[in-house]
Amino acid sequence: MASIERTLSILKPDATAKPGVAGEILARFERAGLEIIAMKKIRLSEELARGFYAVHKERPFYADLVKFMTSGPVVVSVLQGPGAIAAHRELLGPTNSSEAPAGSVRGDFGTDIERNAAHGSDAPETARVEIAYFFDAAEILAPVEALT
Ligand code: 3AN
Repeated sequence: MASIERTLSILKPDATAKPGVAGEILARFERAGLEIIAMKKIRLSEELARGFYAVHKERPFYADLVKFMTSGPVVVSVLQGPGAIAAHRELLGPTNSSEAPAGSVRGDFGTDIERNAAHGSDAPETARVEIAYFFDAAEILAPVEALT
């Protein structure tokens, strides 16, 4: 049995712009056994988006990525479940939506490598950092004792 993990999910502005799509994606997460233990819909400031993607700040696509991520609302949530990090990324599919298969979130709702509908943390340490970037401990429902 996989250990219980938490991961950060972001539904990006391309996904939130399409009616009904945010709910459809969140329903997929829930059907796969990922529990939503915190969630909010916000418009990222340039500062927040730059900070979140700071690891990419030297990359040629950084400015465009920040522009896209601030172009409309995002739905940020914390998902919890067995092996949540890998389970969530499996549902998302590969980073590039143009290469993502039908049935994956990025294949069904994204367009290309930038407009790829959703973000998911890639490892336990990045998940911890990314969750703390958007949520105070008091905003997260499940007890910390539930984690192994
Ligand atoms: P993932 O989100 O699948 O872990 P990363 O960490 O490689 O992918 O990339 C972070 C974000 O940067 C992606 N969500 C994607 O939108 C964007 N990105 C990555 N590579 C490119 C690229 N070559 N051109 C435009 N955007 C990119």
